[in-house]
Amino acid sequence: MDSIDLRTLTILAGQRLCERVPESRQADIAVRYAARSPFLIERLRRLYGAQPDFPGWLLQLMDAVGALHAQRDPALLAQDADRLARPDWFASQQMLGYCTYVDRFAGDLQGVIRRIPYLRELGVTYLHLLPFLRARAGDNDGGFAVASFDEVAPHLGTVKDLAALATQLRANGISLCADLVLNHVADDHSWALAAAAGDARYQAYFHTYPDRVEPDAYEQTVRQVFPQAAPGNFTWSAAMQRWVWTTFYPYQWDLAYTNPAVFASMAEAILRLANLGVEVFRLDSTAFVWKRAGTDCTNQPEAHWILQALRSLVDIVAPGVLLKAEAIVATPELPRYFGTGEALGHECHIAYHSSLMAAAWAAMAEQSVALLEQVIVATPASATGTSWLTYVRCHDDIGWTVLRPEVQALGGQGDARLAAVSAFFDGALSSGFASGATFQSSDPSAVHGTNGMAAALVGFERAGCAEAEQLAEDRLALLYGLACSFGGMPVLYMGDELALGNDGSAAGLQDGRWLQRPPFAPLLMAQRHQLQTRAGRVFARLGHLIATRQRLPALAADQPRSLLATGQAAVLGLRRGPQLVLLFNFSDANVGIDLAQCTGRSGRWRDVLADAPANDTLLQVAPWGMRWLVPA
Ligand code: OTU
Repeated sequence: MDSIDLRTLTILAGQRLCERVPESRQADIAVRYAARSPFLIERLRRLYGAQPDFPGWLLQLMDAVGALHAQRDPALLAQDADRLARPDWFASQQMLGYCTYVDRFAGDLQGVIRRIPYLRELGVTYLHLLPFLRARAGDNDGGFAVASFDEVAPHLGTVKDLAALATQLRANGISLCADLVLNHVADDHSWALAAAAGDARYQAYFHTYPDRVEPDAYEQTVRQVFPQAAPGNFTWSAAMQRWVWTTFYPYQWDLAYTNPAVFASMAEAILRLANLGVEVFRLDSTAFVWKRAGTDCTNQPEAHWILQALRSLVDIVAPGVLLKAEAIVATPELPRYFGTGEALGHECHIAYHSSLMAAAWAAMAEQSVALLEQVIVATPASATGTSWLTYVRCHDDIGWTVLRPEVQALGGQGDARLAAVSAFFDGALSSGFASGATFQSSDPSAVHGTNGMAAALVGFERAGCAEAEQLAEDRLALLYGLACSFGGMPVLYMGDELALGNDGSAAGLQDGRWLQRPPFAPLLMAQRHQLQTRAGRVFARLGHLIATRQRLPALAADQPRSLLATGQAAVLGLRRGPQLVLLFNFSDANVGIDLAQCTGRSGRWRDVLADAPANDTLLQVAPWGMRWLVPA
């Protein structure tokens, strides 16, 4: 089989796939295989072509993938067909995400089913539940140390509950998104246990070393994600008597994608979950999956080929499924996660825009939109079939270092500018409005991330009077206003819609990110229609933003976007679609904008958020305010 040529192999692999699929579906699969296989097989050849018996491995993979397709539920097949007919379905301005922990939000998976009416009330069409698969016993990085891809965490429910939830969500027009941790598994995942027990087949699933020679060499160029809580990138396994690569916590063992068996195992894990009704995979830590000596071991070309191969498989056997890149990397690296050049549209459908998120917070600290404008300039237009994930907060810290290229472009002094932004949000350090906390603060010279719920960072916790309360609300609306209008799918982080604050009980925990993982407050939820309460006012405010967005097709992810020169350092101006104009004032001062000069159009305007005419020659934008304008 060794000397087989690629064309013959492609044909044989396709036959193997189709043989596994019921006859009635073979024609469809064959068409999709014909379209995607040149790319798929070429990528797999690049990655694994030099391995012994590559052809045999490939045929086995197609066999497994075909068998999984054969098990796919008719309702999911119908959804696949529907989405194939509308490949840009997730780019619409109707898409709204919500991200939460299962236990905090609703106790368990069945509890989430009971919360569907609440999600519908918000207009949610996509629900990202933070890790719910069975995680490591003991510490598990909030579930990101996965012990089994095929079991639900017992305290959250069963696989049956998961399938039932997915079905109920689907019936309500909500796509279920699950974390799929690509880079590592827990040290008590069966692969790691087998490796530790001396099984050579599973030792080959990980990067292990007999001594410190290679680890020390890698440490020269690899950065640390958790310098304080988990220093170093390698952990000694006493059982194996070897060092294991552990980028994150010592109990999260990095997978060795140099081994084709790892690729196949992960691809199959994804497709099994897809068969349970998971529609979107948040591919956690995508940037880290390929290591190369002498580099920082992120964003390597092979990491992209792995994603492209996964995408091709999904496109063939589960085309209704979306892949979402969680690559918290600098702006210039981000577009590659959608695929570029010949790979455009062959990688992830969605990618987190972490620079946009961080830059919006930085604008708030600096009362200047300079960094934000740099990020936007560096963000290419979204190609059809791709969309940014826009957000304000998530379960992790706000990482400021992604903004280094933008700081440099503005001639900034090293990391000092970002360190100042970070300090601004630290409630203990700052005289401003924020009550956040600095993450991983042991090294005083480093730029640290910021922890805290959005409500705390915009000033609700420190607001002592009605006026400060109003400003905090305006700041929160401003940030969500940008996330809702930039072009992408905005995702609400749990409780932001109710101004849920920091988790006070998290103080002193070794991992400071628990500050933004508070239990969901049923009391706040009960207040959501009472405008005399903070929760009620914020719920109404964000609800209005979401409803307005839904009515504006110019806000769809694939509509054009350009920067407008507002002539004001603190005011961001964006044009979306042919004629929607958006102004965001990131300052505590009232600012006047010459609309005719800014837009090049001298006619009358209407503010669609305020639902009022906006005809002043010098349009006023209130402190932390925004205007969404259309020609009247
Ligand atoms: C992701 O994080 C998850 O979102 C984190 O919650 C996990 O701890 C981590 O992976 C390991 O599974 O860069 O691309 O706060 O932003 O670790 C992976 C730091 C990541 C996180 C970072 C992030």
